[in-house]
Amino acid sequence: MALLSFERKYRIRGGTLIGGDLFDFWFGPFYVGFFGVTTIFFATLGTALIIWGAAIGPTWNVWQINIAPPDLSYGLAFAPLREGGLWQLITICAIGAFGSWALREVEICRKLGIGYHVPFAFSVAIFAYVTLVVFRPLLLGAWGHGFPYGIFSHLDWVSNVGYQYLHFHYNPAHMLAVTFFFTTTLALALHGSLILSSTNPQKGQTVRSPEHEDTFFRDVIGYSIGTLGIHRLGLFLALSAGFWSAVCILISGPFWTKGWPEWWTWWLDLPIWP
Ligand code: 07D
Ligand code: 07D
Ligand code: U10
Repeated sequence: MALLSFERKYRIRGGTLIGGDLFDFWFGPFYVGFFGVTTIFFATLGTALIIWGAAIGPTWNVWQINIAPPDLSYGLAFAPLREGGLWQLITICAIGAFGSWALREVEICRKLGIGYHVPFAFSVAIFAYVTLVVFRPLLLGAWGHGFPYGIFSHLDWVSNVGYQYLHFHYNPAHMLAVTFFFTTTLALALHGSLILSSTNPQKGQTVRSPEHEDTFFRDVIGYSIGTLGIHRLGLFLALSAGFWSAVCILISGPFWTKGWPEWWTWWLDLPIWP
């Protein structure tokens, strides 16, 4: 079925989580829905607050705009707008917008009768973000532990927090996360290249079958995970990368306050050394 006739057949009522038929319509190519409206609301408000923060700040240079969280002395209280209150409102808007986007994805999945894999996957990214700006600050007792909203300032935050723990590469959960990120790119490179090699033939040649794909890897490494399996593996690798990222920053501070290299002394402390 061509995409346009499929869309005409599929674009019918139903599948909404909330709001019934009220927002069950499309705007150009976009499905709206109740959560489309809340997305637009939070995203517009959040962007406006960022622009306001830029306007009261010292620069309009997009690379240098910085909206900082409150000073640590405010603890978990609300701060005045100019002293981190804007950051707090922007954080609420961001969580509102990301959460709405995920729920809008759920409604689209329900309409299509497909699984919830995409919104589930996006939820892991949201989980990593909420860990950085809500869970860890809550555990440390101050919103000031969240990262600042700015292109370069957030890089400074990552570097500073990294060096607070002396050598962040020694954080074992960071190691796992980095390894999963690297493995994800390896898997995508293998998969993308394998698919193109067999389904995008030279002129005059035919498209090759999944048996060719399976056989390539059986010949090279003795095993093929299969055409469905590689997608399961890819999803697992990518979600694990995000999950262990969240873990690595959550344990830094709330559960480990020394330098990360010191964590490895457990190895020297094992009773097996004479
Ligand atoms: C390609 C999909 C498109 C998305 C894009 C991002 C904005 C921000 C807002 C000026 C893969 C759109 C950007 C809407 C504009 C203001 C106020 C996704 C693709 C193109 N970072 N980070 C970037 C975010 C954190 C880190 C770039 C967001 C953590 C490092 C972009 C978040 C830590 C480096 C950006 C976030 C961290 C970057 C490219 C949220 C650990 C880089 C992102 C909401 C995770 C790289 C100058 C990209 C860079 C970079 C956005 C969080 C570390 C500006 C929205 C606190 C080390 N980050 N980041 O392509 O060039 O993502 O920075 O959590 O080197 Mg970051
Ligand atoms: C948080 C993004 C969520 C995004 C969402 C969507 C919009 C809409 C709209 C485009 C998690 C946003 C959408 C805004 C846009 C339109 C239209 C993703 C998030 C919800 N590190 N490190 C990580 C590496 C070092 C440090 C993670 C490598 C140093 C700290 C990852 C190296 C020190 C933290 C990672 C390296 C250090 C991290 C990031 C190498 C600094 C974190 C990925 C090769 C001196 C952060 C949860 C991530 C973390 C993190 C990789 C080096 C410090 C595993 C490869 C040694 C403090 N590092 N790092 O989390 O875990 O994505 O955050 O050297 O906080 Mg690290
Ligand atoms: C994959 C795949 C596969 C495919 C694929 C893909 C994975 C095998 C079959 C997909 C992959 C690609 C296309 C490759 C490229 C993708 C990337 C590199 C990933 C990164 C992507 C981007 C950078 C693009 C990002 C773009 C985005 C997020 C779109 C932005 C759009 C919007 C903000 C609009 C969203 C719409 C909403 C929320 C609802 C509709 C609303 C409107 C249009 C606005 C009007 C509003 C209303 C009508 C509602 C009224 C609102 C009210 C009352 C509130 C107002 C409030 C106020 C405060 C104003 O595996 O197969 O191929 O293709």
